Amino acid sequence: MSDTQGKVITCKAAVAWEAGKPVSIEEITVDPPQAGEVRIKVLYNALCHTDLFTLSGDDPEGDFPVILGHEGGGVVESVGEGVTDVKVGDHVVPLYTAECRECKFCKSGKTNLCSAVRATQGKGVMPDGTKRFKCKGKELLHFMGCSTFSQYTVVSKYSVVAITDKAPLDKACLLGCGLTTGYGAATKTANVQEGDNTAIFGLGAVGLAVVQGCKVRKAKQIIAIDTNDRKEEWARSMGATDFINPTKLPEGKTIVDVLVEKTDGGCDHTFDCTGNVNVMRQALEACHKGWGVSTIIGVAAAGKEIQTRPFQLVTGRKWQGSAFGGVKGRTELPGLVDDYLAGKLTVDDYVTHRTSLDEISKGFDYMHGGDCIRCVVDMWA
Ligand code: NAD
Ligand code: DAO
Ligand code: ZN
Repeated sequence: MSDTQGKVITCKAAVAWEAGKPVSIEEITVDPPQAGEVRIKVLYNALCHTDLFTLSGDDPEGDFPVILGHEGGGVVESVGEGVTDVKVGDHVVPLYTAECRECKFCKSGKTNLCSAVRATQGKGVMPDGTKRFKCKGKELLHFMGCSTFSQYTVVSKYSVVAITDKAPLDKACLLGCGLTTGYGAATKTANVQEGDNTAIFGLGAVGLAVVQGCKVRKAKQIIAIDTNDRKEEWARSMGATDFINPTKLPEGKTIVDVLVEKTDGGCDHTFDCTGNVNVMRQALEACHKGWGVSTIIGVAAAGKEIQTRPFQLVTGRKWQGSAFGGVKGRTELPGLVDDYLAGKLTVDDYVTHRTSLDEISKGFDYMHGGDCIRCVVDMWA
């Protein structure tokens, strides 16, 4: 039993007070976990663009003040009543896509989306409708059911999974979002098959993990596309067979023309990992007539809409989306950690930058720089 069990903990957190303003490091209080909840000592976070996106005010569900962060890893400090799957001392990864195993979605066998905590998670509160964080007399909202930019956080028992303590948490935390999302999108949602021709738009952590997924499935062509030439080496190191910078195409050609020519009629699978709705259209239209499938992974800014001519769909191209790579976190994430430890899934290379909680804003600057795949924040440095 930890000596903090049942007590309010005072610790440091990065608080986002309002959209468009940098986060500030504050002393906050974290209440004990209630029934069905888990309090986690957060050790590491990987910074993901989705946190920046919310901070900038582009997230349609974003509200303030809030503790952001959803790609983290830590150790269970205490658990509330009715928590059996994780125990004090377990190494855990919080899950922004919960898994209750009991709701209509979980039981459908058709999706990894779960409805158990969906409504309250979207409102930034715990499943009982209340919050666990306070700062300067104000309650702070939770974020994506995780709020890992705090040295301690409280999550629902459905939003956390225990992993082996053999996996270094400063790397395994990346499986809490970007890596699992991309790898799962290729291997589960799209279910890429041997010999497929594939194209991946956007080569951040998510796109590079799609590349890895296509490679593991023995895709024939893995065409990596990014406006940043520095991503070519990255993509090839993960298994890409080709790289195209769409701003440097032959005169009069579009990226769709180039991809259709390169793949003898279009791709079997394309993936949007940019969040740009114009790119999403290109990705669909670069699919092979009759069977090509385009998977949208990128999250577009509030109010954006996708467009294409319906004839693109009438003639057999399909549009689909993928959240957290179609992966059921509590059931399947430990297997991905095993793959990582067995050397089947590259994770370490994605950590290009490191910082501390006090200097988390530096991490956000690295992310804007174009050379940062993931910046890992040591929450206790
Ligand atoms: P990132 O910003 O690191 O990577 C995006 C890449 O896209 C960059 O390399 C950038 O140069 C490139 N890019 C930008 N515009 C482009 C264009 N017009 N054509 C080609 N490339 C272009 O982001 P990330 O962390 O890899 O995340 C990628 C996207 O996935 C984001 O939109 C993020 O919000 C989303 N996401 C979705 C899920 C999900 O579950 N669906 C999970 C995590 C992240
Ligand atoms: O169940 O209705 C629902 C929504 C589930 C949320 C899926 C989130 C996908 C994108 C998240 C951005 C990356 C962290
Ligand atoms: Zn469920």
